[in-house]
Amino acid sequence: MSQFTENKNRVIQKYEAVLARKNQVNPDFYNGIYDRYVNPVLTRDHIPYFWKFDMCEKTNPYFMERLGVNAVFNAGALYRDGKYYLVARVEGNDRKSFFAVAESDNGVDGFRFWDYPILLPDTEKEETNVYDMRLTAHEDGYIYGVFCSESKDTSSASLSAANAAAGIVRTKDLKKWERLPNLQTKSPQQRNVVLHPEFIDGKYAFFTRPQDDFINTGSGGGIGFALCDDIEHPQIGEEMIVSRRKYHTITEEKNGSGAVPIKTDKGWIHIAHGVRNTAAGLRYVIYTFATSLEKPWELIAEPSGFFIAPLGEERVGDVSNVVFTNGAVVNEKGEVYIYYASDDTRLHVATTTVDKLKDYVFNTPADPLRSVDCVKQRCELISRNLEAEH
Ligand code: M1P
Repeated sequence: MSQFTENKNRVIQKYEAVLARKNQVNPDFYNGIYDRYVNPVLTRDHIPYFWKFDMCEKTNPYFMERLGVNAVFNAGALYRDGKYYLVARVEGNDRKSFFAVAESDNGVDGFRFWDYPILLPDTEKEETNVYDMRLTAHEDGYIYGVFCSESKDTSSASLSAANAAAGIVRTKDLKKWERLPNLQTKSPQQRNVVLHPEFIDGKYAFFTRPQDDFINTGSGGGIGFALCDDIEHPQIGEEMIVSRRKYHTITEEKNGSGAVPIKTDKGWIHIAHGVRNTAAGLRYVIYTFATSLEKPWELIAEPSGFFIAPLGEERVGDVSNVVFTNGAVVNEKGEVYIYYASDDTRLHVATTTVDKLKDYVFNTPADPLRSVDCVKQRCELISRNLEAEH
């Protein structure tokens, strides 16, 4: 057997073994709120070998990777007709990200990428990179993908200076994508923009993240909300702040919308991310809040602290100490699948139910914002528990 054939067989076997691997709930983790799983749902090992290798012995006798893939992470999610779809962020060894659809029958394992990644219509000629698509099944009948469209900031002397804007595409089948113009906003930069699934007063509505700078949000006060008259010429005016960044909390440095809000009888549940700064760099965690059904820009609950934080092996990767979500789905049984990435490296799932999420979001106390009040809050819980035992 030639070296080419031997290596090719080895690569194909490993790929099929990764895809066939069954996932299971992590027995070592319990918080009563959600389950974690033993294996990630998508990694770079899930990338089809024919995306990376030249499969022709004549042109690739050593069976070398020609176009490597570094990471698979931050994915938009959709549940439709009994199937779970992810539009993942795939990052090549060249640092450029692109989108690709992976599909599974059960949402926790067996995710297989479709044969080709998504080739977006090339309408934004300055755009260098695209990432973090949120998939909104809108009541207008389209599935929208809102993502970060990044281009070089040519007005700056710094080679790293960049501009972030919200790119918008729409589709009916995740196969044919129509690109709309990037969202025009008053804020100089935008990332983590999410389209609300329903019309508000007959208008499209976006959750936004106004920011002054590519990395720092600056004067941006938190997760914003704004209406848009015409999705084909998308523009928003003033952004109202929905979930505000606060001093000495998990959102002090910045925060951003994550999954498309989940509608419940008590309000819209949002699963977002918060960032604080530490001596070891930024720490990204996932938190939740709820907004009113009638006025989805009005905050009605915000549990204290994080919902998901990096744990164990999730703590180490290309950008360590990060968990990030931009996709969650609910199936007809009311089960919730939250897709979250760790460290800009791989993608995991956490599962819960709408009932548990509601209980968590509406019955977990809010952050009292001062140590002394946090101790009082905890002592009240302790005394209730100890009194109940006697
Ligand atoms: O590297 C962590 C995350 O950083 C960014 O999030 P934010 O805009 O809140 O800083 C995003 O680029 C995201 O893709 C990335 O996971």
